[in-house]
Amino acid sequence: MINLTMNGVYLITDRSARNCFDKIEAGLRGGAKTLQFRDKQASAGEKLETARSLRQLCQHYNVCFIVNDSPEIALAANADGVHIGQQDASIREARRILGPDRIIGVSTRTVEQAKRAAAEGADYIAVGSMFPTGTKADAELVGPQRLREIRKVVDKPLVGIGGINRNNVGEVILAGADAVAVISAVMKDADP
Ligand code: TZP
Ligand code: MG
Repeated sequence: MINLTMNGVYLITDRSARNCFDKIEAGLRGGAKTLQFRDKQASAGEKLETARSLRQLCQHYNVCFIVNDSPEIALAANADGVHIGQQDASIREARRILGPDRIIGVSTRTVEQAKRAAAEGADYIAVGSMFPTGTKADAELVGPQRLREIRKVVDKPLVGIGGINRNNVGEVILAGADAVAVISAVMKDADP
């Protein structure tokens, strides 16, 4: 059984950000509680190499380290867990690869998806997009109200995602989020 504390800022990497690694480190130094390595472009070999160095950085800052999309890379990099979308490996498959002790997070946009993810053993559930975002082209806007609906029926840590910044983060917390996932609010900020 995983004893997962999911709270605060959940930072997601963005290789297109200028000085990407510096921004990540500034985010960790600034108190992010979780870091997700997300890279839609690199080869598997490059991803593993980066994941291994981010693993070390997270260890240094005592930050939970999650790898996006690939349970295999998460395992090979000794990450704390994996984050999967509706189109990635199933929770069952991720669990088979990662075993009982690593974290599996799942992206959802509907109450049904969130209920299913919880029933299938997700350790936390991301809900988005909270607000319009320029970062993910196919993100569907569901708003904090969707997270509020999910909060009523799902008893797992919830992570709001999508377009969250310092001005609107309160709405996401009030809707019942345990943590907030951000890319541009940190990775594209001049002073993260
Ligand atoms: N999934 C749903 S919205 C999103 C992802 C990965 C992008 C979040 O990026 P930003 O810059 O915080 O809106
Ligand atoms: Mg994915």
